[in-house]
Amino acid sequence: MQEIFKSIKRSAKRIHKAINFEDFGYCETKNCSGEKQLKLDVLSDNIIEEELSKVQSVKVLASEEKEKPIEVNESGKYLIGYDPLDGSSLVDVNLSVGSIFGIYENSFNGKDLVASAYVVYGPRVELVIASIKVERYVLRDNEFMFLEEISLNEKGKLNAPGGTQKEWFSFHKELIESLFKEGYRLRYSGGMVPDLHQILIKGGGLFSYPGAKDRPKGKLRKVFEVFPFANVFEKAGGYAIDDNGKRLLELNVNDMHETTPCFFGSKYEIDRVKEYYKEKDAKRA
Ligand code: AHM
Ligand code: MG
Repeated sequence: MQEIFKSIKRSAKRIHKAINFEDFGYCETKNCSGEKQLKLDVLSDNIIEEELSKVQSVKVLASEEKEKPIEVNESGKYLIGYDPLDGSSLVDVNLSVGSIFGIYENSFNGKDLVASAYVVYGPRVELVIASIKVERYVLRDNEFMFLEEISLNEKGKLNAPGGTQKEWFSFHKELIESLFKEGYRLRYSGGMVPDLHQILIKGGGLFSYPGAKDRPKGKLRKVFEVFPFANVFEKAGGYAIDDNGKRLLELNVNDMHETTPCFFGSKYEIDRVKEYYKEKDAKRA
């Protein structure tokens, strides 16, 4: 596993350089979710594939930018699902973006995720590894230095509501409004990595990407985005559930690019989600 983290660190340094110096225009191609790809999406994907395939314990790599997983070492033990450059549409406006990694054994189902990590490319480059604990590192003099252990409080102050408001179901709108009425403050950049990182570092809050009328299954992908962050939140003492109140890490995967509604937060906010989502199917009808 340590070799995997080393290789993630090497990838992060290379991607950081690419974001700073390479062309950030679009390619002619689209990815398998039908989204336009930036040259940086493809470059970041290639960097991670090159670095992780050198690690003997890695058997399979699955990228958000590729339709199917690829086998890199027949005798390897781990399967890695990654989003090479999440939130890449924010690169042109110079907001923070990230890379997300889920390390799995046997399958890409939530219960088989054994560790996860993410990198934030912001004013600083930071790396968070969730293995036994959740550890935060910062890139200084080309090395990742340990900063602190991350743990969530029981209640936070931030509200990061994803999705198109016009398409929200009324119970979701009521949930979000109830938090604002309690004094929660809006913090949403449109980049999952910095938005969730902010909640983790500031001690708590709610990040939601709900199922809505236009997208009943939400937008965020289980394997590359949702499961890795669910592990980070749980290991930091928080919670990560779907719209049925089920732990995200108990969900299975039928399709590599499958999405799910998702809620990440501390105890207080996740209890509010459960309250407002009770009998949601009847409320939706
Ligand atoms: P991407 O993987 O194509 O970058 O999409 C994922 C991003 C997340 O970072 C973010 O939470 C979400 O899309 C934002 O979506 P929206 O623009 O609907 O708010
Ligand atoms: Mg993504």
